Amino acid sequence: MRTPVIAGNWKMHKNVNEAIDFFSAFRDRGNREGVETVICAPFPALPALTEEAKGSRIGLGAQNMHWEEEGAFTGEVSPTMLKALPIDYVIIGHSERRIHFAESDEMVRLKTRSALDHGLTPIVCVGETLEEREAEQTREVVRRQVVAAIRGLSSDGVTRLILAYEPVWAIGSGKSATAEDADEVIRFVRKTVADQYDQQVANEVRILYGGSVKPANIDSFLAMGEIDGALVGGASLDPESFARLVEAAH
Ligand code: G2H
Repeated sequence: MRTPVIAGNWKMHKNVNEAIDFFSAFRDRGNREGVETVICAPFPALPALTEEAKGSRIGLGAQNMHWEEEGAFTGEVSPTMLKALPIDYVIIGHSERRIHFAESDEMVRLKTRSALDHGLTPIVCVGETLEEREAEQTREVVRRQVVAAIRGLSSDGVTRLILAYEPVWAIGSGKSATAEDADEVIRFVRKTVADQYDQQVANEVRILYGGSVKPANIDSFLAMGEIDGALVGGASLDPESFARLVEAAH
């Protein structure tokens, strides 16, 4: 019922030439029906990638954006600039932005709303830190982040966004959550959406797992009923391993 999503988050990796090389190697294997494949690349690579992706089903995304259309915000990129490329997805509220760039729940809310208003699909990240997990605050933290991100959206808006549960302690650490743990938290995320809207809306939202996903563990996550795909960092940088993740979801 929910189309699976495999989204690569390249983070601050690959210049434009490296991005084009990746795409040449990945394009044929990544271009599949039945799975929504997305590459979220650094801004300088996006214009060239939109050319490379023409005629394929592979979607492209940014890793951040400002919520305003224009203004005196040095260094920022707006939703209208992304749409003009054109780009269809944008990661919002990744923990690295929350931690290193002081993004608050309120900023995540503004960005999520703005992305939807501009026809972009936001991939909104939530997840607890190791300290929060050890203090048994996982549900409280995840609930707070989800409620803040979707507050004030229409039901239609909520069904168009993608959520990603990324426990901070599992990111780039090689330590993924167990599939069972991830499934349980994602079920709780879906219940949180149902509490704020209704079960039908919650049933339509795609919710991904992220944190050290790789070809060796993707099947265990995809086998879980609540997990609709993955947001992938390190393993999305290599065309062979990212293609294997897409094939696993197919
Ligand atoms: C989590 C993930 C992608 P990695 O940040 O968003 O990265 O797969 O390297 O843990």
